[in-house]
Amino acid sequence: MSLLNRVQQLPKGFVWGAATAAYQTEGSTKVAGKGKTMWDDYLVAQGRFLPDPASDFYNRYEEDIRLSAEHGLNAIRVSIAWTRIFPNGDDAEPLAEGVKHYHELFACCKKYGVEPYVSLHHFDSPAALFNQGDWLNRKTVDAYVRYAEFCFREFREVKNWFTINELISLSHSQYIQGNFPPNHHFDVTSGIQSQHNELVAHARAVNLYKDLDETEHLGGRIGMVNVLTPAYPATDSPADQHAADLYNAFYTDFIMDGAFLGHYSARTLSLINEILRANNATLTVEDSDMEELAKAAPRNDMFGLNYYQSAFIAAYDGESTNSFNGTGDKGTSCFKFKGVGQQVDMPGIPTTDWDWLIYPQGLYDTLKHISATYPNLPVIYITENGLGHKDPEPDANGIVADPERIDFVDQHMEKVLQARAEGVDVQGYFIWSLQDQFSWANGYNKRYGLFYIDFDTQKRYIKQSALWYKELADTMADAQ
Ligand code: BGP
Repeated sequence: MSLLNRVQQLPKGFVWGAATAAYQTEGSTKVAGKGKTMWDDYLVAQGRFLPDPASDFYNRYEEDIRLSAEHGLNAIRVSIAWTRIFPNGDDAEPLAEGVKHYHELFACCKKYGVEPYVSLHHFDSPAALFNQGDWLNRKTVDAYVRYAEFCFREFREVKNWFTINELISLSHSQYIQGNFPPNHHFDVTSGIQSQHNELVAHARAVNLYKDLDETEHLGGRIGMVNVLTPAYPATDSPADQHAADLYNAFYTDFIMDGAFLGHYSARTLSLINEILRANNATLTVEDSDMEELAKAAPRNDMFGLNYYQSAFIAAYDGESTNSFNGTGDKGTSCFKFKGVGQQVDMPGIPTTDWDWLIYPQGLYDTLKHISATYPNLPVIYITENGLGHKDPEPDANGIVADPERIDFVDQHMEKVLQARAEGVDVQGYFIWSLQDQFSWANGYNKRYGLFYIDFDTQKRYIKQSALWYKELADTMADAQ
């Protein structure tokens, strides 16, 4: 059955959206007292440019939200830039202009009937806190909780909150892969400690929101967003199977256990300890951390699952080494993690130009796996899924041909529908991304948007995928 037919089975109220993030879209990095993020000096030092104006979403949000509504979207993921509210992360007073900006953004969403799903942190720690250790320093956790409390009380119009975006990507990119500041490679102590500290920050924000809700009736929902990259053994040898288990423990189970069991299971801890031993690494847990995690686990209202790719893992005995494909030159990435395993290509499984495996089955498998493993798991939203591609320029009619993206979403939505039909409670889908935007470690030639942006003129063009996305939305609406 075609996807168009199958989406008719989706219930009324299925969330049909697209995702953005403040630093990747807003531009205006220096206006209204905004503080620097961890990226600003880093990008300049690398000889790259600040993402300014990026997609100029700070000024053009109304146009993008109107386009969203016109193309059948009923929701949008946005993030608040912490540094527009507290420029140094923990200032005594918030910046009035930043606060006003986000009230206006949320009012605009309301005007067009596009529900905002709002992340408090999307890879953009304030530079002032980043320079003191970022999430490795508990000061960041405290400052984050204070910022979260301010936002919960101030932006009462927001009914869907996400604490932190992709806890694992942040740790991995900062301390293992080394393609995000501060560029550490295989610093396993920091890689695991930042995961744990981010989890504590998430749990404290959830507990705070739920406690406040009891007395101040905030009336919304809260959860976290994480990316899941399921690992499969490269062969059926016990060594490869064990390598895949180690990979899954480090890249998935540690955070999923912490968030949804409220503790690290004995199996996960044993695998993590094996990785730590192999890398002479340590993890420090403070007294109250596990209490906080245990209290928060059943209080999450939703889980935002980002999915892009899977990994095939073979056993590996050598030293850690990697190379990151940030250019879109196919076949230039490599990842070998001592004490875990190495990623290998799988004949027959296609990859993007950035070497990401296109494997929709992984989304189905991971949905089934988490819903079977975590009894506390709340409703799931696919909060990011999409294809990074070198799209062509608009044609004479101003339309951009991106059949590869349609194909990608079509294949992944099929798997979401299959999992739903088997009882997995997925209540929404957000394509990454709404409009073309700045890709953290890849710049502007890796496009993901439903809407194409000419970055010289900021003019928006419609992609074929946006028209197709609207057709799906209309089909859903007609069936309801
Ligand atoms: C996720 C992030 C997004 C986005 C996306 C695509 O990890 O949450 O912010 O960037 O991945 O990644 P990239 O831009 O590196 O291709």
